[in-house]
Amino acid sequence: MSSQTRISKAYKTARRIPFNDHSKFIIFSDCHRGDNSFADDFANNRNIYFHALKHYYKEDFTYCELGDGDELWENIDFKSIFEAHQNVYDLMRLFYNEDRLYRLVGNHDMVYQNQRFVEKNLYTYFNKVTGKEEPLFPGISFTEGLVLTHEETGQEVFMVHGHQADWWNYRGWRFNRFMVRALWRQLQVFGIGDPTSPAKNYRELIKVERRTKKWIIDNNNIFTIIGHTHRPRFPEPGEIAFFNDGSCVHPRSITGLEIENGKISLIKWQISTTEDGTLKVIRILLEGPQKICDYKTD
Ligand SMILES: [Mn+2]
Repeated sequence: MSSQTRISKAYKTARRIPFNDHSKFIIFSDCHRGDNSFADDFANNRNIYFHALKHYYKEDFTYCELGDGDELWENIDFKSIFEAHQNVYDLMRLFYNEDRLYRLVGNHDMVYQNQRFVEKNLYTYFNKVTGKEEPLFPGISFTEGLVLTHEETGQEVFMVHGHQADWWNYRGWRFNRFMVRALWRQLQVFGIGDPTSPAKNYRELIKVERRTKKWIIDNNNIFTIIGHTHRPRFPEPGEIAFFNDGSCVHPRSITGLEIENGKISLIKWQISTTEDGTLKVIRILLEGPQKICDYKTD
């Protein structure tokens, strides 16, 4: 199967939901939430991420997580991740209870394609206070794609993790997972990263972007959002409608895409220092807001 066929498959099997100009979505990906050990890239940004997500919860956004949310290459089970970042999962549960959470699979959490694994790990959690199994995300399922369809214009916004354009991370993910567990995780502490990851290898990143762009062009310039490469992208209207939300494991910040009032923006959350020495989490607008319908080509 070629990368083009794999992206098409993710599009055809995608979960489909309607949206309109009053809908609000926050799109993050590549959180790589880990066990809070030295290899947990998310741990540095956990406070920034938690504050940002709480903001979106209060403001009635729907959360779309485009894959690699949980780091299940470095960590064999979800339990240690849950315990390290329980405040995050408590918040995500609030989104889920209100039908405001959509999760896609990425290469690092491809095991979530297996509904039995999902049921075993995510439906419930053990509450140490009550001593009982309690609901976490009962009935949750992951898809490869998510398509928002505009109620009036019919325009589609297609979201996918992006490893579909990356053979080693789609077909070869088990081998890559093995290498991460056996080797790269240990070397990470010395600053040596997994060379097959497009997030750490520029040539791989360019290849993934080139293949994804080709698919978009061949599919009538459909508005497409991916993660995976960790490189944010925000094209101008008239260019190829190829967006990337970045990641939540940048050295000191997280990036994401907001959809609000029929417009899309690229935003960054980071910690800023103030005159009196207190630290503050702030939101910075990087690109947009740009009307989604301005990217419509037909
Ligand atoms: Mn990925």
